[in-house]
Amino acid sequence: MAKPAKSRTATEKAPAAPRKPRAKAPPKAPAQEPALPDNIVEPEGDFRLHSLQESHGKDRRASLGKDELLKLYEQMLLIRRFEEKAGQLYGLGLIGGFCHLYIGQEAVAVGLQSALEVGKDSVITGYRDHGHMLAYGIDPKVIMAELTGRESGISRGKGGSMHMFSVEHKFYGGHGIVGAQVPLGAGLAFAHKYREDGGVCVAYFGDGAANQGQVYESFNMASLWKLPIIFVIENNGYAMGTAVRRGSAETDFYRRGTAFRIPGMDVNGMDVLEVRQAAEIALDFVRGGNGPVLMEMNTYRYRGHSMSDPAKYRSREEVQEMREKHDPIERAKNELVAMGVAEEALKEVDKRIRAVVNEAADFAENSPEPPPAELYTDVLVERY
Ligand SMILES: Cc1ncc(C[n+]2csc(CCOP(=O)(O)OP(=O)(O)O)c2C)c(N)n1
Ligand SMILES: [Mg+2]
Repeated sequence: MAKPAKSRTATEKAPAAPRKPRAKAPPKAPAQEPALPDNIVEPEGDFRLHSLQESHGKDRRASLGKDELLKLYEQMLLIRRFEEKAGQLYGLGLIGGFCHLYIGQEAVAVGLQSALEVGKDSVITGYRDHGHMLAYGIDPKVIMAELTGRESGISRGKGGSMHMFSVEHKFYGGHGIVGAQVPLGAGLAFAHKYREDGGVCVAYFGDGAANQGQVYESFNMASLWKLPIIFVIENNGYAMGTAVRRGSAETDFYRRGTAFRIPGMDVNGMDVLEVRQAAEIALDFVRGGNGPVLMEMNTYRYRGHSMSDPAKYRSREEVQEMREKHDPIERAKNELVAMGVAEEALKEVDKRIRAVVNEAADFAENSPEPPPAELYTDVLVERY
C-alpha cells in the first residue's frame, strides 16, 4: 500500500532508538553559512538538516486565490485527459514502443512547475515525462505527435514517449535509463552555478531509482559544491511490480539526503497546494546559495507501470481507494466549488480541455511520418 498521506505528521518523530554517544563537532564559523531566507525556520545549532521540514510543517498549503488554483486545476486536467487519450491511441496501435502514463501523479509536476521560472530554471526527468512537459507549457500537439512517431513531434518523431526534449524550455528529457537523469541534473545545476544565471535545476526520479548508487554520488557532489538543485523523488508506491516496502530499506525517502547534509521535505504529492507551498520553500533555500534540497512527493500511479503491465501485484480495491479518497484533481475541484466557482464553469473547462486534446490527437494522427533521410540525422558516428 502506498503512503500518499503519512499517518505520522512530518514534525512528529518516531520513537528514538538509543544513540551512541558522539564526540561534539567543533563549532563552525558562522560566516561560512549563507543566510537563510526569511520564511525558513532558523534551526537550533549549526546543523540545518531539519530546517525545511519544520518550515514546511508550519504552514503546509499555499493560499492561492481562485484564479490561480483554477489555473493549476486546468493544467492537472489537461495532463489527465492527454494521458487518457494517449492510452486510447496506444490501444488503437497508433503509438508504438514504451508508453508510461502519469495519471494520478499530476499534482507533483503541476505544483512544482508552477513555482519555477520557465526559461531560467531547468527540469530533467525519467521516462514518465509527458505530464512534466505539459506542466511546463509545451504544446500538447508536438508531444502527441512525438508519441505517434511523426515528423512534427518534438523530437521529430524519433524519440517517442521516453525521449522528449525542449532546449527552449530548458526541459532536458525524457530519459529511459532509470536514475540517469540524477547525475545529469547535477551537471545542469553545475552549469547554472558556473554561468551564474540564477537558475535552479529540478531533477525528478522514482522511488525505485532512489536505490541506485549514482544517486548518492550525485547527492555528495551536489552538497559539497552547494549546487542549485532540487532532487524530487516521486514516490508512487511501486517500481514496476515491486512495492516500495519490498525494495527499500528506508521508505521515508526524504531522509535519504541526511548522510550528505541535504535537507529533506516530506510532501503530500496528491495535494497541489501542498506541493506548491513546499516548492516555494525549497526554491527560496536553493536560490539563496544554500545547496540542494531533497523532496519526497508521496503520490500514486493509477495505471500500470507501462501499457503492457497488467498490474497483478496490487488489488483493484487499493487503486479504487486512492482514486476515490485522494485524487488530486477532485480535491482541487472541490476546493474551487467551495470558493464559489460554479460546477457549470468547471464542466466548460473540461469540455475545452477535451477539445484541445482531441485537436492534438488529430494533429498527431494526420501529420506525416519522418522522411527516410531523417534516419541519418541526429546520429553520432565517431571513433573512440
Ligand atoms: C538502469 C535501468 N535498470 C532497469 C530498467 C528497467 N526499469 C524501467 S522502469 C523501472 C522501475 C523504476 O521505478 P521508479 O523509479 O519507482 O519509477 P516509476 O516507474 O515508478 O515512475 C525499471 C527497473 C531501466 N530502464 N534502466
Ligand atoms: Mg515508482
